[in-house]
Amino acid sequence: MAKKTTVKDTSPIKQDNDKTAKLEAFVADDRGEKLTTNHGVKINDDQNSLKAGDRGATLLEDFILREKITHFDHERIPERVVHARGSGAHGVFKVYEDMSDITRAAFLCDPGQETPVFVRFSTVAGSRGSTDLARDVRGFAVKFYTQEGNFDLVGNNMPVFFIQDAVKFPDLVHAVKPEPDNEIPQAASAHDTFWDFISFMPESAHMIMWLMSDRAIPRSYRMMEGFGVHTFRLVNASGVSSFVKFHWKPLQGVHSVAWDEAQNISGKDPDFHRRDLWDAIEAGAFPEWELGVQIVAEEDEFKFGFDLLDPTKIIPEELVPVQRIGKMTLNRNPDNFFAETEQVAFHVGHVVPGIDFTNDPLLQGRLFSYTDTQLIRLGGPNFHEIPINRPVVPIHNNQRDGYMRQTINRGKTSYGPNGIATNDPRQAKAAEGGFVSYNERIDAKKIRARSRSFFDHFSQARLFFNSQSEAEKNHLIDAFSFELGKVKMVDIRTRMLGLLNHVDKGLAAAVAYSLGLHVPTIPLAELNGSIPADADPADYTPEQKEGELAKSEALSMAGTLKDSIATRKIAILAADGVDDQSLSKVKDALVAQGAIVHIIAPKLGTILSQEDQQIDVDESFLTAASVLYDAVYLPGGINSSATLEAEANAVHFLNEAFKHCKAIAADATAIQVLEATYFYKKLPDEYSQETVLREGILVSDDLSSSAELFAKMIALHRFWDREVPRKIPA
Ligand code: HDD
Repeated sequence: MAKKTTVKDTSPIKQDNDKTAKLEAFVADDRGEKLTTNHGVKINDDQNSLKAGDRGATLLEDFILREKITHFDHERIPERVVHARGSGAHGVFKVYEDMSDITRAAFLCDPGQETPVFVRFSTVAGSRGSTDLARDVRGFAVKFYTQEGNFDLVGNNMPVFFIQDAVKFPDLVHAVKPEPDNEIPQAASAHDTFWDFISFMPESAHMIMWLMSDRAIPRSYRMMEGFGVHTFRLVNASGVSSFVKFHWKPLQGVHSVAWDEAQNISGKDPDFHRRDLWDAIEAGAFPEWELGVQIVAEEDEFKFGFDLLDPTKIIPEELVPVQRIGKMTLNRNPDNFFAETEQVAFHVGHVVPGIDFTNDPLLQGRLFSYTDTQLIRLGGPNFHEIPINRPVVPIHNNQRDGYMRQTINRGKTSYGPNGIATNDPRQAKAAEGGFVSYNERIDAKKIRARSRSFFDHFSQARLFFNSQSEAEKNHLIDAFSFELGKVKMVDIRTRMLGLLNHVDKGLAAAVAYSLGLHVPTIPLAELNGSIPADADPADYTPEQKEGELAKSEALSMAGTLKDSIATRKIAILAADGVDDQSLSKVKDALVAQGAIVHIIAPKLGTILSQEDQQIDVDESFLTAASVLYDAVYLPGGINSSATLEAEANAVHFLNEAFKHCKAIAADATAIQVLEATYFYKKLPDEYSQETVLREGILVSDDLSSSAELFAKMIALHRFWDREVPRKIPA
């Protein structure tokens, strides 16, 4: 255990909880200290190795050099086989009301209890250094440090999965990862092997609709939903079990960027999501989610048109509403990325009394995989002793030894039953908090097979498509066209069209048009490439079903919360001669609502307003880009406008902001800058509140009084209707 030293806070906000207080014991702070070896010897010269003469050979005796180089040589650990790139944060969770009627999990029964959490968000396919804005699923893993041990909710930002059985997981991951001969492409599913695999896996149909939707390119980790995906069980103190689906509902709304924007951000700031999460927490704008549950009584297991154990299905919220039962707030950044975010080890099998598993075959396989992967990733069986992984409650058992063991277990016994230590540590009765597995009755033959109740692959994929807004549907069509367009082998594209045709004929036809292909007719019986050698293919033929609903509001992002501009990034484009009033009044009004406002000018340093005021510049047109902002404002000032009109980067900034459907506001005296943009001719004729909130463009001769309206525009996030027709030069 590292020596405990006093840690002075460097960040403005450090929220403490039970877990972070325990982490303090492991924190080391070097400020004001002397340099030492790992064994505590003070070092006098860290600039020169020990040599025979000042030009001589280096001596093997130099234990300081050897120790430093050796440690450095061993600094890297294997990255996660999936979800390698991620960002973490500490926080707390509190349940709103006592849930003891459905679960005995203590942290869900006591509204007075604050449970520390550590959350890691991630992309799936890319390696540790890849871009945040890849089109991908996002991991959403939460470790609750409860008073009954750790509970890990290891979910994603999409509520379903590609495959139904864990035995196919290595195939899926091999297909999506860079191709093995040339390791191309990084962090992308737009390549032959991924779509080759998917085209033979009709069970993926629902998931690929989510993956091709804007959910796969979030604006921020803070603006994503989270889902436990599988059906789990909640069990109350009387042993009564209910099925449950877990949800995280962000109080910041669910927002995404445009695909062209995502690709640009990947170059301009590959750490966009990591930075966004970090900055928001440092600024005290703590992201919040409500924990939602959909509860299904045990006796209702078979009342749906799909199987609750099938991880490619949601329970539509119209059939079972999501009850919001508590709130999670992320309020503290980690002190050290490696020690916390990299070494945190999640496992779906980490449950506490009152939470249990179902027989979902994907979940069952995951129950094996997570501990297994930590053994190689973190180097041995004692990874639970790494500070970030320790529960806040003590550990007592007869497990011993292994690489890097930290605990010093006292006494002679490491077995049970024993008499020498009066049989300690003892088992706990259920009433004392002992975990008792749900006594599910199982009476079955041992068999490798898939239930016929798992073969409705298209009705929920179609439900998802039909529930999207017009703009979201267009984005889906564009995403399929892009991804399949990157596939080199034409027969893979064609097979995918045949598969999509079973989801929605219009979708398949639109994608086929982009690809310059015809939609083939592939009979249901020929769709599935995932059939055991001796099976009757009829047992593996997908079913074409209508589904229970035509539309589900919750599946679209169109109706999400749009009530705040807190933490939204606004660019103010300005140059010397800017009208001070028109700049500062709007800036102050936006900052007052929690927005982050940057002044962007032709060069760094300061600009001089027309009133001779010096104004600090945050970014230049070289260091900033419109894709890193949510909205743009052009203040007035004749000289400033003349400079910006002639500054190609400023005009490009505006063109891109328009292309990506962002809110744009301008002082009427800056109209000449807008005249230089390609969208000038598309500006509305008048700027009534209604037009402005529809078009997202505001030109006003008194923006200080219109700042409120501009804020409303920004809160609306995007004006996707501007995309019709969608081809815009920028
Ligand atoms: Fe997984 C990591 C989520 C299926 C095997 N998974 C991992 C992480 C998340 C998920 C969020 C990153 C955790 C972190 O931040 O450290 N995985 C899911 C979801 C799934 C899913 C929501 C389907 C519903 N996973 C899945 C299957 C298997 C795995 C079917 C294997 C049979 N997952 C792993 C893993 C990883 C992992 C290999 C890699 C790193 C790690 O566990 O710690 O064990």
